[in-house]
Amino acid sequence: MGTTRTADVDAIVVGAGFGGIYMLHKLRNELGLTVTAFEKGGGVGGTWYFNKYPGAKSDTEGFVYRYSFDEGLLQDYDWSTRYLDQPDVLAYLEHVVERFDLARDIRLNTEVTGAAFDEDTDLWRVTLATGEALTCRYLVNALGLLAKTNIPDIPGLDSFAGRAVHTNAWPDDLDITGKRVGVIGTGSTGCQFIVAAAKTAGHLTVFQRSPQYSVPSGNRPVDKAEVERTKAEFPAIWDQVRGSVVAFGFEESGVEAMSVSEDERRRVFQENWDKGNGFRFMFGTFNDIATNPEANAAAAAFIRSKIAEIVEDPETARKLTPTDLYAKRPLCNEGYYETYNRDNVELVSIKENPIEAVTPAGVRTADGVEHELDVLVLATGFDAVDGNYRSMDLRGRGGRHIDEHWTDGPTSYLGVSKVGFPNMFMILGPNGPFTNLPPSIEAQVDWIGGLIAEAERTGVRTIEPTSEAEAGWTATCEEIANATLFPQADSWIFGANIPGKRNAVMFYMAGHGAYRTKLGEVADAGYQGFELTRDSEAAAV
Ligand code: FAD
Ligand code: NA7
Repeated sequence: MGTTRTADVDAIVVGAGFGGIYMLHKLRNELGLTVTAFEKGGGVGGTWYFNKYPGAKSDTEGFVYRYSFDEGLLQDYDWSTRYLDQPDVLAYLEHVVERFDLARDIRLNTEVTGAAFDEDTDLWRVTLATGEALTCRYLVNALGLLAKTNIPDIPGLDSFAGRAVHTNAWPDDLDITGKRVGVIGTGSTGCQFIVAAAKTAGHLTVFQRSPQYSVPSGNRPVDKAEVERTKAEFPAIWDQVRGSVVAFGFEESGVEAMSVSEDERRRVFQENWDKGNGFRFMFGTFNDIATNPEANAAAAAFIRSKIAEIVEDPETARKLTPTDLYAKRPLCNEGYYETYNRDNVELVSIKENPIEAVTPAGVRTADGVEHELDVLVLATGFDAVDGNYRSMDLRGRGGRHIDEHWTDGPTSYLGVSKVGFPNMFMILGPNGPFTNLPPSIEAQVDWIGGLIAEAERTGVRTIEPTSEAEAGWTATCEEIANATLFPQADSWIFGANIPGKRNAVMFYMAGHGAYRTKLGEVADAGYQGFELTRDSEAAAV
């Protein structure tokens, strides 16, 4: 402690998705630090670089699925559809990298295999898959919360003679036109893929474990005049987003579902079904769909009635109809249930008729049928939130691995910092907000940038949250999550999708506005909950 420190660079950023790109810009272009970003992918974009499967798109409306930090960027960059297709988001992020001249400090195809905090020098030592090692004063992990692929353990998967691919690693050369395609998984990704693939595949077999509640997205072209009107309204739009709960660019409802008549409830559900968007249906209809079982049941019953109306074959409709709570991340899609009316689409309920094995020819189910396939798509999701952290050899004080800290599930202070890991920050770390993510990423990057700027200005040497602060934040997140219905549904939000993963609260569910307020209060109180040690030389000046 107290020794002069010479680091290779001031800061290292890991990951070059929405989070890493903005963090690099903040630290290098705004704070003037020397920074290197490492990205294991062959390009920037994170989610939008890897998820090139047919149908991949945002389910946040495009006008708020972007950065808001730069007025010029907001005014210059156009869009042409209500939701952004994967190539559009990727092109946007590539534009941001070019616009702010970031590429020269991003090393692609370079995985960070480990990072260890050296308590003698108070520096981080970051190791790369290339065998190199670099030191830095600040380490920012922007590893992605939906970025560690979940490959299911299905017997015979390796024996498949066709192509087996996960949606998060979709190869550029794979064309499914006319092919016999099977897909395992009907989450947000699976549903998007199913709608798109049904239009081009020769035959599509959907292996569904859990039926899903899905509402229309209302996707449509957006003309230049609408884009210009939206641009003119951006100041008000972002003001609204920053004070809102889910940050999706609509006003959340203030009305309780059971406070109105059944007719009025149905009218509101229909109105929002027609407008489109999953989060709007859950949070824009009534304010208690995610908290009150009766309100939740009413929303679920409405969606079930739509499935019965849309799906022509009663047996397919039965299999597609969920009976559990409507309490996973709300899905939306254009024509999901309608897709099952197509002659080339077949639904297999693997709850009723489990997959026994993948064979060289396809997938064999318990009824003895071998579903012959050319392509098998795993839309089986992610080891979310902490998955990529645990994959690294990430060690804080005392050489303790992050896993040793997270035996009961991943924790943090404010979603951005961790006891025992001084000068390390996380973008979308555990117990960060559950929202449209770019606004929350911006809130975190701005806040971390503010703290680092303050540290640089005042000669702070180490920044570390206290155990009390982290325990308090964990308890707050648990209390809020437990006041909702989300923990009662099995999904990635609590880690329930990964066999053997401990179920834990991994999000702050009080909303974006409340989160920003909390960050502001912590900063205004002199970074309450953090212990800041000062560099003796700097302090003496
Ligand atoms: P990512 O984009 O995941 O980037 C993390 C990067 O870190 C990756 O490129 C990864 O390769 C890199 N990395 C990780 N570990 C290492 C390592 N050890 N060394 C080097 N590099 C590493 N969110 C929404 O709000 N709205 C949506 O509509 C929406 N749609 C989505 C659709 C899909 C198909 C998916 C998968 C996610 C979607 N999301 C959506 C969530 C999305 O992940 C976030 O919105 C956002 O893109 C996250 O940005 P990020 O930079 O935090 O993470
Ligand atoms: P999800 O939402 O976790 O969905 C994964 C799907 O895969 C879901 O239907 C799972 O069924 C299914 N699954 C997972 N493991 C298996 C096994 N072993 N066998 C059969 N089926 C399985 O991931 P997504 O990629 O769709 O979406 C994640 C987020 O990314 C989404 O919310 C957006 O924000 C973008 P289950 O429902 O668990 O029964």
